[in-house]
Amino acid sequence: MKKTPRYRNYIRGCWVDSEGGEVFENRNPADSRERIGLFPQSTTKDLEEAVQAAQAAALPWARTPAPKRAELVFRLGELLLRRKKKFAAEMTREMGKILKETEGDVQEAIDISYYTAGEGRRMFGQTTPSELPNKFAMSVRMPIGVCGFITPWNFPMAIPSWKMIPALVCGNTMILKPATDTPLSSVNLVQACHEIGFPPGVINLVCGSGKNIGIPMTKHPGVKLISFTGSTEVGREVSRNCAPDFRRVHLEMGGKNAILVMEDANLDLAVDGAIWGGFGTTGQRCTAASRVVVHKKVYGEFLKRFTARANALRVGNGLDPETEMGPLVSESQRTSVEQYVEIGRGEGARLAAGGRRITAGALAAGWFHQPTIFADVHPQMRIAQEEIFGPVVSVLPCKNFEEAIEIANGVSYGLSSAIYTRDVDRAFRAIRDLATGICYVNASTIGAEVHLPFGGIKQTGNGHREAGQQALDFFSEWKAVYVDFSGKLQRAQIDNN
Ligand code: UN1
Repeated sequence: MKKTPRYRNYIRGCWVDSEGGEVFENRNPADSRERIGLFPQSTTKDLEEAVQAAQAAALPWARTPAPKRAELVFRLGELLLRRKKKFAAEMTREMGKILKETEGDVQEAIDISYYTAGEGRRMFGQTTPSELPNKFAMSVRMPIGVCGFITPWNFPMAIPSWKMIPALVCGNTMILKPATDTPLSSVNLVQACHEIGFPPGVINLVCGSGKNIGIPMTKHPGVKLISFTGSTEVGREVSRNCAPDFRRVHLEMGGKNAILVMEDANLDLAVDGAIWGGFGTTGQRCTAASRVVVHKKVYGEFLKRFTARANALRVGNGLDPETEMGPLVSESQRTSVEQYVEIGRGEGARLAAGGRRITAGALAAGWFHQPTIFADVHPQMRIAQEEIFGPVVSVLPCKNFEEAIEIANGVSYGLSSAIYTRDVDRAFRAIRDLATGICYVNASTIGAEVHLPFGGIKQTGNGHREAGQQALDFFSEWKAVYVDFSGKLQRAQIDNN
């Protein structure tokens, strides 16, 4: 039998075992008999080591000119491009999503590297006139220090890179705590950084549980900033942990995103969007289209086409190029999906497609579940309110545009939304009225690009955004600078009349 590879933490520029020597295993969700690797089950001692390493590296890295920091990031993008196929295949094996999507995941890391590398020579501040003569005023960005990142399993390379890359270009050092279901992609990303030659201590990776590493990191006074992507429940705890000493925290949490299909929509296009948004990544995206709100005039026709397409989806191992939808990431994730299917049934929603785990043939050893559609869903049902994070879509009828907006906004989350219509006035009204951080017209709820701000409102986020220009604001502290060259005391607000 092939020996299971053993991976390590990355601290101070070296690959090291956990001080306790404990490990946890990672298995292939498409075939749980296959072990991907053994990873360190780290302890707070390992975390402490990583914090010290990141602290020691902070000043020299902050003093390294930003264009030089960014050059390393650019070269990282080039290396990721060369390794894209390999990293994507390993990601499919550890996470389950299909190869095209894991290639897209690596591509997001490449995109953010190239995009943010350019920022090394921008990172614009402002110069602005002073109210006093012979005085110069400007604002500059300063690094914050040691950053701690807690990342999810659904985008195992993209999401760590959204956090790491802008943080590094802004001059911060960092510790990454990846999800226990997908540590290999983080090891791959950090290995690429190692080969590029980031100075020791700038980047640190500590694998382990949320309880032993993630949560203690959010309480650690040496970690000046936390960026967390995960559930609203854990996000609340992270926020609380950062509150007592006012450490900066970014939270990216759940979603219950809706596609609105109006009576004038191109129905085939809308069905394409609902299939891609609902069942892409097996529905395991914060941006997933887990609700489709359809105008009553086209409701029957839409449902017919949507269910036919869902039933025809090829479910299987993501490594097979024919596969269109992979497994859930873990047994517990599949159990949670099954529970929601039961809840939907109990609430009186009509099961229009799927509804069961798949246990046939080669798929028996994986965490597969049928693409599932509930029809005639009422907006207040739990399946229409709660994030399921699986291949379950609720279809809700509506009588007009206003009601569609009301349904779309009637949830506690606010990440992404979409409208299918050919009426330009209505499209712009939707852009204005949909209460989400991301909004699409005639496209599905998924597919954000790295140079635009990513994040949501209400219980999805806490007011910050990832990626885009906005990431620079989160990962740097503003300093306002006044230079008085008048040679005398000039008092602002007093000597300016
Ligand atoms: C997520 O689901 O947490 O817009 C991130 C998208 C992807 C990122 C999703 N680019 O769907």
